[in-house]
Order: sequence, then structure tokens, then C-alpha cells
Amino acid sequence: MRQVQSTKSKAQMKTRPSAKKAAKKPSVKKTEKAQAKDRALGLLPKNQVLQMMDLMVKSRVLEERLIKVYKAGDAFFWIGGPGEEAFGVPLGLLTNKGQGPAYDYLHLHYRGTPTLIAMGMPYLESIRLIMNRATDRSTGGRNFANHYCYPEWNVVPVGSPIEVQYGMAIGTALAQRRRKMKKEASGVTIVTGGDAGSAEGDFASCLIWSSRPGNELPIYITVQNNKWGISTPFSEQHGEKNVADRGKAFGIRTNVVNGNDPIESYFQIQGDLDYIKKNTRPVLTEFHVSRLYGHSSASGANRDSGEDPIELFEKRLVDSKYVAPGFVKELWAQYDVESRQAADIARSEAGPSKDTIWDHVYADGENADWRKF
Ligand SMILES: Cc1ncc(C[n+]2csc(CCOP(=O)(O)OP(=O)(O)O)c2C)c(N)n1
Ligand SMILES: [Mg+2]
Repeated sequence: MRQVQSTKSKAQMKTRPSAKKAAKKPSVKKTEKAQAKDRALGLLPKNQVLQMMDLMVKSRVLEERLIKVYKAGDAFFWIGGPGEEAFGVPLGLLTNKGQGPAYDYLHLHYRGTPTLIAMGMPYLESIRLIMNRATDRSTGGRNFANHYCYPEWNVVPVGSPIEVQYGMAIGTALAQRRRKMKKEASGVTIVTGGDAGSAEGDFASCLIWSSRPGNELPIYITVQNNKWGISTPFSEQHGEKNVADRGKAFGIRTNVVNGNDPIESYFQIQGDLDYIKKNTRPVLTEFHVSRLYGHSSASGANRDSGEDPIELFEKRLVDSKYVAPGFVKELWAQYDVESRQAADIARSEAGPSKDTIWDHVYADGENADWRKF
């Protein structure tokens, strides 16, 4: 079920690094390329293309607000997904959102904000999490930025140890396979994670468990390859050309796509999910994405080099006259105001009290506090 959200815009303007300076005259080759891209845009209804642009900006503004919150001393740590919007937003739009195995499960890592934004998460909920407020609905103010948990949308708690989500995802996928075999309504399990984390055993376990002959799982294994694991480059760690190639040994359908192109991502994700639902078999797709603010606040959270999927998409929309120049700047300013207001609200709220430290550690709080054994 796709979530359709309206595109709002206000006239307030905010200064942003200006769009690419006046270009040289495009060569014939470049013009042909631009036309080819325009044709790709036309594959989706215009309102959906604009909705995607809107959500990508909405997500980026939130991430930049989270970074400001951290830098202002209102949070201990930031980690997030600026640069992954062209993958995360289509994923959120295509997820069948709901609670229980009849819907899709999301086992996300800490770069999942674009997906949550596309699913309808309000700014305030993300900002309460990074500010560790008692009102934080994901963790009660007890975890890092971007460690979301939305039981009613099957967004299982994001963990800090990397890649464990690939092992956990097997569980929901197995439950969904069993339902499917009984002809009960059943969704798909979706897991996201980084390239470096694919070196962990959990990733290998995921490939093995999802492809057991006769017991193949309805699981969408995705890797967001930003070519870095903190400060270790992909090129120095991976003998395999693509992370996705590892799936081939298990007979898993694999793909490598440009995750900085929201249209390409959209159709890839849509096709992959359709295949998984139809065949009850896994797919492994690797999305090449950018990491635009470094690893986390631990490395400074400053703007880094790299392709910006929002700038690229904006240029395509302007070139094909979907939006006027300045449209994105206006949108940006509107969301910036919204994000500042949300931060002001969260700042005024209290942190968790010490008597809540054991809440939600075990089901129903049973035996949670070892001092009361
Ligand atoms: C099990 C475990 N080992 C190490 C770490 C420290 N750590 C946090 S993020 C990270 C790098 C992850 O890189 P990648 O999987 O490519 O994801 P990215 O951060 O690039 O999105 C590491 C090593 C951790 N959190 N958990
Ligand atoms: Mg990485």
C-alpha cells in the first residue's frame, strides 16, 4: 500500500549553498543523456515524482536539524542518513505499512530516516529521540539518534551493533513464509544495512537462511554501499566486485543499482518486492549511495564531498520543467521552519526519570531489575 502525502510549500526562503553555477553549453551527448533521464521521469505520475522530491527534502532538512541539535549541545551523538534519500524514500513509499506478519517488516539500520519520513513519521518524534526526551516514543529517551522503533508499522528496534538486523530479519521472514504456505495473508521482510557490515557473520547467515532449498524466504536483503565503514574504504576490504555478487552462490537474485537516483531505486524496489511476493524467494540488491556528512558526529558531522541525490534530482526536475528554479529552495525553507519548531518543543521537554531505566528491557518488565530478584 503506498502512502500518499501532500506536497506543501510556503514562500519563505532560506539561504542554501546555491545550485550549480551556470553551466557550460551542454554537448550533444549530454543533451541526449538528459532526454533519456526525462523519459525515466515520465514512467511515474508527475504527482508521485514531486512527492518523492518533497520527501527527500523533508528528510534532508530533518537530518540537518539533527546535526544542528547535536552541535548546539542538545544531544550527545548524531548518526543518520543524509545522502541516502533516493533509496530510503522510495523504500518507505513502497513498504506495505501495518502491524503483524500480514504486512512488511522493516529491519533498518541507523540511516533509516528517509524511509521513516516517507512512511509519515513527524519531525518531533525523531528530534525527541536524538534529544533523549522521556516523550521519545521509540526508546523513551534511552537510545541514539535514528534508532527508531514503530511496532504499529513493523519497524523493529534499530540496534547499535552493526548487521545484527540481517540475522534477526530471518525470524520475521520465516514466520511470513509459514503463513504464506498456509495461504494466510503475508508480507515481506525488508532489511537494510551498510557495505562494511556485510563482513559480519550475520550477513552470511542471512544469505544461507534465506535460500535453503525448499525453504526460501520472502526477504528483501538490501545493502546501502557508501564505500565506507567509518574511515575504512570499501576498496581496501572487499575482494568481491559487488557485495551483491555474494548472493549468486546461493542462487539468490541479485542487483546493483544507482541508489542516488530515486526513479531507478523506485522501480528496482517495486520489481524486487513483486518478485519476492510472487515467488516466496529472496532478493539481494545493492544500492550505491552517498554519505554526505561523514560517518557520524564522531567524525565531525560536517558536509563532505560526494554526489548529492537531491541536487541531481532537482536539476532533472527543473530541466524537464516539472518545477521552477527556486521551488526546492522554498520547500527547504518551509521544512526548516517546521524542524526548528519541533526542536523548540523537544527542548522544552524533560528527560527520562531514573525509575524508568528498566522499562521495556524484558516483556512486561518481568525480572528486569536484577536488584529486586
Ligand atoms: C558489531 C559492531 N562492530 C563495530 C561497530 C562500530 N561501527 C559502527 S558503524 C560501523 C561501520 C559500518 O559501516 P557500514 O556497514 O558500511 O555502514 P555505514 O555506516 O557506512 O552506513 C562500525 C564498524 C558496531 N557498531 N557494531
Ligand atoms: Mg558504508
